Amino acid sequence: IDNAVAGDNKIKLTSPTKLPNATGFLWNSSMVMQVNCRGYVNSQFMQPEPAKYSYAPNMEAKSFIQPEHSYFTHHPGRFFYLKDEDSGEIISLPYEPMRVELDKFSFELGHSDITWSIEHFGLHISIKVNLTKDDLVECWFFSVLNLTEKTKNISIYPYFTIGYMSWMNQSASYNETLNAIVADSVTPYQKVTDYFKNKQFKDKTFFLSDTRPTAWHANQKVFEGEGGLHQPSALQAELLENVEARYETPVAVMQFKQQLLASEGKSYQFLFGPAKDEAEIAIIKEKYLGHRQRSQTEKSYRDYIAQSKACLTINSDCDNGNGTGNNGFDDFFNHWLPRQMFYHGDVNRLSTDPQTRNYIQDNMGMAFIHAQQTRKAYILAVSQQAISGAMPEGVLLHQDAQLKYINQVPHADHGVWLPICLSVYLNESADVSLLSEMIAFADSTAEQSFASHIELALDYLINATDHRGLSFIEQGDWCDPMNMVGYQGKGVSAWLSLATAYALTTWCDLCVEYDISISKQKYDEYRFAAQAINSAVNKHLWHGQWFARGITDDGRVFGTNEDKEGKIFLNPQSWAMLSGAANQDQQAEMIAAITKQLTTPQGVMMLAPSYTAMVEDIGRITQKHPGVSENGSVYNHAAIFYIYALYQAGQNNLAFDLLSKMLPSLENAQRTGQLPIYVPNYYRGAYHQLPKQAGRSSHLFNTGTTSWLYRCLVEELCGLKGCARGLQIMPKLPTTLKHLSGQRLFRRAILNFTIEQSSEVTAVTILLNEQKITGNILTNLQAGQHYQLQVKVAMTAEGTRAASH
Ligand code: CEZ
Repeated sequence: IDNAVAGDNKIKLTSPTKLPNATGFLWNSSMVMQVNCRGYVNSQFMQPEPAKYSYAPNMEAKSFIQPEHSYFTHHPGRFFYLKDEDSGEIISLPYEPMRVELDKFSFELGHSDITWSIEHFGLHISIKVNLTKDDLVECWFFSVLNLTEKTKNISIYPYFTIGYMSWMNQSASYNETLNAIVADSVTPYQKVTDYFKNKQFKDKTFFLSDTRPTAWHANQKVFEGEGGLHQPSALQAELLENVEARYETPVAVMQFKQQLLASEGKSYQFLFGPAKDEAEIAIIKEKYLGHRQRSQTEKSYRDYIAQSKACLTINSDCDNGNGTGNNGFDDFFNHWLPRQMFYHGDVNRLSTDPQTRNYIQDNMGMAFIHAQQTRKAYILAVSQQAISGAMPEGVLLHQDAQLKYINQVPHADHGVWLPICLSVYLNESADVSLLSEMIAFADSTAEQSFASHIELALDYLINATDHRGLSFIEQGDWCDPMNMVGYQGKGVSAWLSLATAYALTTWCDLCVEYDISISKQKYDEYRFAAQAINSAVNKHLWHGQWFARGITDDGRVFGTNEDKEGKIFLNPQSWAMLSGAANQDQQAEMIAAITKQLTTPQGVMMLAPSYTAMVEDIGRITQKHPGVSENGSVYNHAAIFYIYALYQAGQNNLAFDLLSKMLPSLENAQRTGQLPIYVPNYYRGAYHQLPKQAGRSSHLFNTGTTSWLYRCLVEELCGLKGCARGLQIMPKLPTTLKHLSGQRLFRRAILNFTIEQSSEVTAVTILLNEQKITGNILTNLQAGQHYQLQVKVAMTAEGTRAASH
């Protein structure tokens, strides 16, 4: 796309219409806002459950952040109408709701702020928003500069959506003392017990200004009048009429009448957010309004986001054929992906009961940033395990938190994630002391070691199998909406069986690698169980060229060539490669089938063909729109499992090709519709069924992909992977990437490295501070020390073809 550029650690979009759904996001420990290039904003805060302070115009159902969020005229937003008082012309900024074509437009996503830089009417306008480190407030800065030689008379009207707050009680007015529009509401409820809980709620929304407005408006309907948001009636008058809202939809509008001499500039500061009462608003005002406060806030928020710095910086000559180009590729891995990973690990997608599998995987990513946090999270997760070994559906992060929505549905996979993800924690930290931490259970105060908790989880999984030795799926596994395969208690999952085998093997491998004490009997039992599962899967689920997805309650094997839809699923193939169930020949056949049936320009789809009608022995997944989410999108979480598996199988070229396809870039932005600042949870699939929509991004930045993608970068592509003895060097460069350099932080040692493919070597050769190293493990690296690491690897043969589509 021509209208997007990267530079100064920013991604800029110079048109509001080319990627109308493009967004950036900002967050802190208690709130998150997704900001659209045209001025729409989707935000929520925690009290401690997700709540709103800027609502849609109708009653909203509360749910998780959804994919492909749709924007509409009255969608919550932060807009600025601007009137040229000399000509009477009106525009709105940054673009909505009036949609007037602007002389210059630039939407700029930085790591810790989002800005627009606009020119129109001979004015330069800059609009900027950032958050604070911990508080519930959006900090806005609006500045306008007269670019002409003439005096200009203008009116600026910030229009901040408050929206439909409550059917019980809502109102808004201007508060003189605070110099703020303050809206008031009562969160609707019916049970008397809720009264006592809700008493603490922040039911007010405030819009504070550092400048006294000439006039104001707080009544949405009256403000817009017959003109609508495109031509609000209230703007026709010289001055707003200071209208309040009394059980009417509130809005925050102020008017600032301003004369600007030639080259004169003027700026305004606004604060917007939820509060419990006026006293709280006054505190926020004290804390954040003012020049000094603003620069301090910007700095501390910048410092907070900067904590997302992870253990690797790369410098590649990477033109990976996807056209991500050098800068985009490095920039994404050096900044944007760690930022997204930190969001997942630090605030857990702003949920108080993250799904256990998400919590564990998201915290796997945190091991690359701040391993102490991973440790804490893993301890918390096992402290909520049942003494039976069953892991909970979700991890409760707050005293009053409850399992909600999807966490009230029984999924059978939660036990597999800890042993699998633990390896990254151990690789990064070598902290084996975690294994002997003594921890109680959700339903028992008897403490057992962390290692015993893992073994209880594994025992539980081994027992949750049928007469064939396959794992029961209950109402879902990793795939949430696969809820009717086994709801009668008999259906089994190929993926979960394989994941169980892989978890068992991983645990045994970790015990060996890190010298974790495990009884000989247990160890043998686990190795044996893993093999038994692998053979059971082979016996019952290998169907010609690939593994089926499962067997339903009624004994129907599905996910085979005999199905009309849902013939082939990605997950069982990837995990058969990981678990060792697939031999070389099978792997080759599976890869060929995947390449043929699942590959698209954005990566591999998670199943094909997508279902077009409900299948009652599979479930809700088949009711999702074809190509959307689990129903055959390029579901990146599933795609990254496959990529990870390909790396284990030494398929370096194919793995890299698919990894590149997954990355958002400026080049593929036109297709995906998003800017390259996060990896989305999916790109539309159903590539052969609905080619026109294929490739569109979900615009959803919540995804388990992040930690695995980063893991692939660190441990596989760069091959700078921790092990018990130190840092193991085993890069897996694709043929096209001849050279890579960068910096790896490892157990607090700092290694500046170069990796190159060389025809002079046949195996990895290593120079550390110019000394030749025997073998491929760097032992004795000292915390705080700097090292020069030079790695040569043999040329990667073209051999494995890149995936075609
Ligand atoms: O949520 C994710 C889950 O958070 O779907 C993944 C699963 O592994 C993650 O734990 C695959 O199923 O309920 C639904 O149908 C939703 O589609 C969720 O399954 C899905 C959404 O994409 C939310 O991010």
